Amino acid sequence: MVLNIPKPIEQIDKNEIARKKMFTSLTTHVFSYLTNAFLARGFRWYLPVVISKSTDPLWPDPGASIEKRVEFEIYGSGVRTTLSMIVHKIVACSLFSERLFSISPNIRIEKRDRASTGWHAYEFNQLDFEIRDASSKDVMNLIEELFSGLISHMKKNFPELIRNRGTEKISLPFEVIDREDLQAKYGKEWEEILPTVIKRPVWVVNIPREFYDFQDFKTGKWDNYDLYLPDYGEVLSGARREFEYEKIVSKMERDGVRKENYEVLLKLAKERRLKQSAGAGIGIERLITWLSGSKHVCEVQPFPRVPGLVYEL
Ligand code: ASN
Repeated sequence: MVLNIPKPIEQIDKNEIARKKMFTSLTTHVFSYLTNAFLARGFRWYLPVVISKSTDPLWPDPGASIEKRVEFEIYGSGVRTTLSMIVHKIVACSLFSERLFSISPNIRIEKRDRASTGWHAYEFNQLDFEIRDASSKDVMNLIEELFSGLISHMKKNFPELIRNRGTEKISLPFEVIDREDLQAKYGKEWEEILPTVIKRPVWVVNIPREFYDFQDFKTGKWDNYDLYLPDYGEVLSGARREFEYEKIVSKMERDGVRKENYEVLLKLAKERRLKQSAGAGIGIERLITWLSGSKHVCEVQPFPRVPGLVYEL
């Protein structure tokens, strides 16, 4: 399906301005609910980091399609813009707070052909959280509780903002499907096909990904989980984390990840100061898109970040 590309604000009409206002109300209430839910459960709220020497390698994630990595020099040091808060949140969870979350801008210069997928933007926000000593099941249970709580809260208090009929079919627990089974059934395109065949949110587990997601070296299985929404796609990804130095190093070497970008993380792991944790990140604009029944993630952004198109604002 080819989607309409969200326009820059100087080209939108009265109706589209009214829609933007609706999206900002929805975003406000979603943030209010989710941040309160995390705070009520003892999480600490971390401010995001935008520029750093160390950020998510986003490699070798088969789903990632980065056209360009934003790298530059400040004060004589090479830095990058944040691809996700993963490195910082794992370190903060080990050293400072057992439970934490952050709402952080992620800058991912996606390939231009992703302009009309409806779920890519070159800049978006993740509500990223991490919990010390948690299992995958703990995180999945928490997410199910938050998602169903959010949907009931919104339907009760702001029904005019929730326009997706799929929200009526939420029932717990969400089904869990192994990625290997999806691949066997649908082939390489499983990620595109899955949202068209499910009626309710579904967990996909065991997805080959970056070094920080836990992998059982004996079975080769990954202890990670992505949440897929019907008629849309992935809205959250997370995992139990690697914390052992030897495993992290061997995965970095296997995947060709530059160890010199992760010196602090590796030092902490070597000193056994990296703690076991699990967490996830919610794509906020994707969640808003799904709840509102919109089709394009950039439409719900006040200032659209469409891959390949740079608007003035
Ligand atoms: N937020 C994700 C996680 O917690 C990482 C990512 O965005 N690549 O696993």
